[in-house]
Amino acid sequence: MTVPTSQLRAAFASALSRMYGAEVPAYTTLVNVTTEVNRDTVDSGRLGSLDRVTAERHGAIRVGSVAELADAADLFAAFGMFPVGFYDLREAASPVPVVSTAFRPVDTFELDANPFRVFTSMLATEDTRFFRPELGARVRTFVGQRTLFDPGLIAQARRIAADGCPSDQAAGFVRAATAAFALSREPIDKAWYDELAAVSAVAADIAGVGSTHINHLTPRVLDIDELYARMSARGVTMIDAIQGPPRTDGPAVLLRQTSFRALAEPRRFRDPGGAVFDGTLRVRFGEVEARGVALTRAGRARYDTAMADRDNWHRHFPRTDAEMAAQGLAYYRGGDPTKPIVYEDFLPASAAGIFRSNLDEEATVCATGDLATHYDLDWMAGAIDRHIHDPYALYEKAAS
Ligand code: OOG
Ligand code: NI
Repeated sequence: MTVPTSQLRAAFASALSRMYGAEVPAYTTLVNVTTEVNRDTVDSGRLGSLDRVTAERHGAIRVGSVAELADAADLFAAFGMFPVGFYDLREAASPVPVVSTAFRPVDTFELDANPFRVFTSMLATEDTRFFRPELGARVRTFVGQRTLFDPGLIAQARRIAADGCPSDQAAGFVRAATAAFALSREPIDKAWYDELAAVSAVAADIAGVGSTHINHLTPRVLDIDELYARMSARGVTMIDAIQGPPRTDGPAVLLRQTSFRALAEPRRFRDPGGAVFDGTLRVRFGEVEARGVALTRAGRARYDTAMADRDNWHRHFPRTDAEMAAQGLAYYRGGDPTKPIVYEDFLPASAAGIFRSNLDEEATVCATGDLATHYDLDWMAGAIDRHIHDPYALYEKAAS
């Protein structure tokens, strides 16, 4: 007997949620408030059943090299999660030295069963605008010597992806996969961490330590403005704005997100003399999101124009699904405007905004450095030896 992939994925998402809740108590508050808002929101279920939405999470992880990214890809494939899209956050208004993809189910029935997705970022050590060559080389050496994912776990993941997961292995596999993302208690080399933090806080979080962790785990809410107000009323300081499109009286499009900074967490450090001492780091945060209809390429171009002219949103976007469908701006199942297809992906500007808003300092960018333009979708697909799905192709298929 093998366990259905969607069941394994749901077990993984909920195990991560339990672990993260124990590590970051504010997350539990966020999930509770989200659940209340979802219960109180009158919603027809047009963007997903209440069961799906209540269980829905996305995670974010960060890795240091293509080898680590390839391992993550193998691990996620066992849960039926495959790379979709390429995000270059180095190009954002507040640049972050990473390139990313999202691992998620790609088939409609798998998404309906459990849509768990993980936004996965890789440090761009070859971009000398952020890393002078000598530092980039030291980062690669450090990352090359650590083991983020136990080779036995990756071998098991490969077998499961190929042959399915025998029922008697499921619990152990989920437990081991979840543990790979726990916050480590190993002492952090303070001097090395600080050297990287001077370049970018994200660089230090990724390559200043010997392991990875779930950076955040994001529940989905049906009314994000209401959520924002209720969290603020509880005294949780949210970031200034909701990222993504404004609230409008038309159909919700794409993705709206907001976040709050998590508290400092206790971590152990080692000083240059070898002495271990207690300290804190503040790298994780709480994020919440609301999802709308997926836009076609034409809709996305319209969205980019509208975002630059937010006060006049409805000069760019119609107020009804019927008009959205008629103008070919968004995806609907079988072209039926009562059946919107939910946006399952991310937005680069919002992602960079979320990264940025939870850091004390911007990355230091050296204008004379080399862009390292070879980092693109084809490069990433080759480096991890996997097809990276084009999100538009997946929405087209779901719509047909
Ligand atoms: C990823 C930030 C992007 C989102 O929801 O857009 C992201 C990170 O902080 O590692 O998760
Ligand atoms: Ni996120």
